[in-house]
Amino acid sequence: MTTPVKDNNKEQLALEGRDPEKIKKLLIKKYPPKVARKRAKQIVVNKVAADGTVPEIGSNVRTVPGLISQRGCCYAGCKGVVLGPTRDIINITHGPVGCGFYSWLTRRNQTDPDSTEDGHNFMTYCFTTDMQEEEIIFGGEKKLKLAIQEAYDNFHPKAIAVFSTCPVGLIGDDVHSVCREMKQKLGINVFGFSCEGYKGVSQSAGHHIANNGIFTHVVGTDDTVQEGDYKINMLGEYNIGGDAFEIERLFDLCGFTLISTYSGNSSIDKFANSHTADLNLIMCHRSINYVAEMMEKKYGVPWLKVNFIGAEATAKSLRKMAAYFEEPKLMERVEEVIAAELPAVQAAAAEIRPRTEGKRAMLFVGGSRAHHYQELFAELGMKTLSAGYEFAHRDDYEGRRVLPGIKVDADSRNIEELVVEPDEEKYSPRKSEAAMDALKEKGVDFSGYEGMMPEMNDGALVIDDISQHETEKMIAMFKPDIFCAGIKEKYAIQKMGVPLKQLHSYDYGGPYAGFKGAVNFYREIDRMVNSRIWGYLKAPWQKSPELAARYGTD
Ligand code: CFM
Repeated sequence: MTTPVKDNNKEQLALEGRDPEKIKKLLIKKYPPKVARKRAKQIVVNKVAADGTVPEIGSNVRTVPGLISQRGCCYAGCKGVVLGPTRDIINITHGPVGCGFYSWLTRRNQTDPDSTEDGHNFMTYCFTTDMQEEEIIFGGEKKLKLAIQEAYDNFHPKAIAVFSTCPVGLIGDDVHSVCREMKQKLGINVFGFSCEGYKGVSQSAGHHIANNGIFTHVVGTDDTVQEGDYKINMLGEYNIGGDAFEIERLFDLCGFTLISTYSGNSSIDKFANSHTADLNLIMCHRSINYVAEMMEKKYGVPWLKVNFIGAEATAKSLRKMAAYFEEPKLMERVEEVIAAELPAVQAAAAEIRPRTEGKRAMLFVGGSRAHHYQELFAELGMKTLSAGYEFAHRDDYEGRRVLPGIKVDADSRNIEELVVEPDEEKYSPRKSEAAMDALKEKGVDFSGYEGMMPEMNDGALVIDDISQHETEKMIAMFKPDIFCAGIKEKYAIQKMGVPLKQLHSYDYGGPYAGFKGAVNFYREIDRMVNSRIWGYLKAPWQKSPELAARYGTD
């Protein structure tokens, strides 16, 4: 049910922009005391100290039952987010048909099948064991075997992955032994994931499980040394709306050799070979940091955090990559590319900015975009009033420095931490310690990132796992010019007369990464925040006050 938005509510208007602590209190006022105490830890008024530290925020904890959360499930994080964008793995959802069907093609992760020789692309299909009551009672392993066999007979893929949904965990099917058996029988890579939806507190658990599985079953199985200079992997870039295509275009122009992307526009063969790269770049830290850390330990590949959302951030990231390789000709090439690309972006920003300057945004998305997209809004002169992640951990908010202090609770302990040692044959540090230290001196910040809060204004409200109730209160109090979230929130919020930009699927748009993407985003936001349509919108309860009475007004 949607809480009616009151016009001219004096109490609420008086608070606008004044005392965030009071706003926080209003957000949790209606909750029972125990719930309010819990939410109070997850709603923080930002304050950046001189040394860059920020207040602690509660995150990666269970959602209170009854609160409408934006979160997804563990299966979504594993199958949908990390493995889903790989075109040539047949991904079988072991479970009832709905889990497979409703997670099929919803994320707009694009791919280019022509870029691999066999042209395999199974992403357009939906594979599931379609579990019925019979399997719930007598077990689903037999049906799973048949499904793997049928998929193999029809498509002859290089690999098949199996994803467990909630009932699989409840009835105790051993997907891993089925996969081992079928791997032997078929002679292709068949591997399973115990990513039952209920594991962990959000899709973040599924990311971790996917990282573990791909590292165990795929990475390092092909040692072929590829041709080309400056070999890199791009981690945590999923090609939503074609972002990876734009980033690949820039890498090509600069002369980097992309060994693999996890996992936008990707092929399983690239993962198998990715340990031969000389540098890992992390775009979305939250979903893929585990692979980067394990690859560094086992093979000696260092990692750098990059951000290709925002023109300035893109230029900065390309420079950082060039600095790592320490080749003057690469640095020059990168500068040439930036010099050729940036003027068009700046011209677009200069044209649009007078229309967007001073407008106010709120961003509540996932585990990295609520941070990254603040860059693009800043380039348009817009202000982020409030932001938060759905499922990020404290380090994504507060920076990596807090990692040692993060308490490991029972839910996190439930997800396996792989013990990784340097590989006896394949471990080779890409740079000496002295060379790494010298680069650090020059500002190349290996294995580090600051997180969202140090880059936000003091007084901004940072809200973890925002609930629908809190969302509605925030909109009623601030009436932001744009709200960024996903499809579940979109129409409820637009009914309140506030445009919602989907930052998960990009609605129908994109790419928004890189230089060309920045221009696309500027134009899209200009269109949305300056459309007069929102002023004409009246929700049913505004037209018929008796509805407001029925639902209550607060
Ligand atoms: Fe990383 Fe993502 Fe995100 Fe994410 Fe996601 Fe996504 Fe996201 Mo939706 S991997 S954390 S689990 S950047 S699907 S491409 S948009 S919530 S902010």
